[in-house]
Formats: sequence, structure tokens, C-alpha cells
Amino acid sequence: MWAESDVQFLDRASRLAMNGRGWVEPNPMVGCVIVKNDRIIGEGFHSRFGSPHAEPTALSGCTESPNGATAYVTLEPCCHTHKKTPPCVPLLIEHRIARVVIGCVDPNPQVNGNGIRQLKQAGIEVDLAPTLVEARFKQLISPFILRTLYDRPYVTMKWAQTSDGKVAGHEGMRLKITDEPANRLVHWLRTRSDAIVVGINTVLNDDPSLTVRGVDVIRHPERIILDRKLRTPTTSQLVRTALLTPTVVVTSLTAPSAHFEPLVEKGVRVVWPPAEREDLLQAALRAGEYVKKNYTHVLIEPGPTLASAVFRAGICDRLWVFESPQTLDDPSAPRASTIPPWFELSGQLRIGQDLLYEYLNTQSPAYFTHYPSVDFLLTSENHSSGVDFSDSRPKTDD
Ligand code: AOF
Ligand code: ZN
Repeated sequence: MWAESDVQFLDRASRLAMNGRGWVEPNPMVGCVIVKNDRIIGEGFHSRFGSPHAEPTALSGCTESPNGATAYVTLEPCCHTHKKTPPCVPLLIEHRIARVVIGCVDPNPQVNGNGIRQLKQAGIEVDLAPTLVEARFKQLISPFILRTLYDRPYVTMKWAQTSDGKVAGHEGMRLKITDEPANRLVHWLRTRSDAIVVGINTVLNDDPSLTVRGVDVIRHPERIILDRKLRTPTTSQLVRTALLTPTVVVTSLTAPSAHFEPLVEKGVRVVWPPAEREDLLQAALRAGEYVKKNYTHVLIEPGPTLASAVFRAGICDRLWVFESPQTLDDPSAPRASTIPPWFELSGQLRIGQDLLYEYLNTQSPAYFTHYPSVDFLLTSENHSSGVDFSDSRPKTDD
């Protein structure tokens, strides 16, 4: 039977799971703790795509026999074959685990309750976390849930603004808003994303390179430009480096065809959404399919026009707003987009001199609980000032 004390071991398993962030995708992050007589005797997590699962890692590291022990797993143990690693259910049975406590059911249709059924058939006591607790474990794997059940990546949008809500300088001039620690955090998030999306206005105004710098590199995300009229300059940084890090331009069928060849010659992939659905944003989220690689995490770094379009399209799951202490007091400086009221503040954190606000989209199918995301929790661990959940919102244009 589920007991209140089970939460602490599941929480430990959850923290272990988070060590896989950035490495395991498109797989879910999973953690496992083996407990005997109220003591942890083994721990493990899924550390890399294709590598052993959390359960075998925890079992193989046990300091004493797991015979009769309880296994706490953030996700229902897998029971299917013809994949990268052997199934975990037979292993738990083999090791004579007496009880398995599960954070949430695996949405993978090949598992989805079958793991639980097989464990029970083997005489193992199985307890699934109650709904309110389970929500946190769904949150842990929300990108995996979106990929598996909704065929799309988890979408984060991030922007920086001044304390009076300005996202650029005089008449839209490029403006350095946040300080080094916040900039580093953005690079930390970039290397945990598969693709970064920007609008053509950002390319024309800022000529960004959207590379990963100043942090340990896990991967270099692909760069995607939303460019309806194919105005991306062949001299832009994103085009000049397209052979090093893939650059995708998502355009429309009405774009001037003469602009197509020069971009392709530089190694840029130019894609169109199907004519009947002229939705550049949706096409951007699917751009990975052109190289047979579905994105799990997409980061949008928008100007205010693109931000509003993303809100209207309803595809943003999480929003990170960085707010600097400076005020611009310039009516010609563009303001941040208005954050829809169904975006709920899930955390705020001081990053150097700046503030980070995290909002979760309560209308997203990947919203499960008013609890900060894994990336926010990991960030708060790295910034000693701690997490502040108080409900103050940054100023926006409302
Ligand atoms: C678990 N424990 O630690 C993970 C699970 O290709 P594979 O062998 O890595 O299997 C991937 C699938 O296994 C994945 O789609 C998901 O259903 C499950 N992930 N299951 O018991 C783990 N990472
Ligand atoms: Zn497994």
C-alpha cells in the first residue's frame, strides 16, 4: 500500500533522474532507488540515450542483496523488447524485488500499464503514486509525453526585458539587457535543446550566431529561421556557419524563388509547410524530420512579433523571462509581448543581477502541476540564492 514516506524515496529517484537532462532525449529521464529496511542500498539513473536504464544501474550497484527490497522508480519499468536495452521488468523479478513504487505510468504504447501488469503477475506488490504526486513525475517526463502522444517537441520560449518591459533599445536597436550569469544560463539551455527558432527580424536586426558558448557543450542545436519571404542574407552569421551547424530556413511557397539557390549553395536547408497549411511555426517544429531526427526540445528566442504569434498558435509549453534591473524610459523602444493569463508563474530566481521568471502554459497537454520544470530546478540548485515561488509578475504590456 502507498505510504506517505514513499514520497521521499521517489523524490530522491526524481533528483537522480534529472542527471540525465540533455543526454537521454528523446528517451525520458528516469531514476531508481532500491530501499531495504528504510535504507537506500542502491541508486541509478538513465544517463545517456541507448545506455542502461535506471533499474539495472541501481540493481548492479546495490551494497547488499536486493532480495525482498523495494524499488522506487520514477517511471513504470519497461517490459518491451526489440529496442536498445533489455526490458527492466524481468530483471526486477530476477532480483526478487518484493515491491515496486512507481512515479507515473510509461506513456509509450508498448508499456503503458503492461509493465505494472507483468510485475503483479509475478507476485510483486506494485504501488503507483497517487494522482497529485504522480503529476510531478509526469512533469519530469513532459517532453517525452509530448513526443510520444502528441508527436511534437516540448517548446520553450525565452526573452530578456528591462524592468520597464523593453526588449530592445531606441527604435528597436540591439540592446545588451542581461548580465553574464543569465547569458550563460541561456547557453546552458541551448545545449539542452535540439533546435533554436528565431524570426527573420531577429536575423536582420541582430545577426545572431545562436551557438553554444561558455558552458559544457552537450550538443549544438540546429538553427531555424522563420522567413516567409526568404530575406535571410547569405552573409548572415547563421548562413555563413551552416556547414558547421545545420541552419534551416522555413519559408512559404510565395517566397521569391531566386533567393532559394544562394542559400542552398551555402548549405542551408530551405523547407516549406504543405501549401494547404501555411503554418511556418508548425513546420519549424517538424524541421528535424528532414534529417530523420525528431526534436524533443525546441527553444524559441523571439522578438515581440514572433512571441505574440507563438502565444496565438498555442504551441509554447514554457516561458522563461529574464528581467534586468535597468529601465529604459524610451517610448520608441519595443515592449515585450503580453503574457497570456493562462501562463502560470511556476518560479522566480535571481541570476546574478537579473531575475528569471518561469511560466508554464496551463493549457498545454504537457502541463501537469504548478511546480517548476526540471531545468528551473537544476538552475536553482546552481544559483545559491534559492528559489522564490512568490507570486509577483514582471511588468508586461497589459
Ligand atoms: C525504464 N527505465 O530508465 C527508461 C525507460 O531503447 P531503450 O532500451 O533505451 O528503451 C527506451 C524506452 O524505455 C523508452 O521509450 C521508454 O518507454 C522506456 N524508458 N524505462 O524502465 C528507464 N529510460
Ligand atoms: Zn527499462
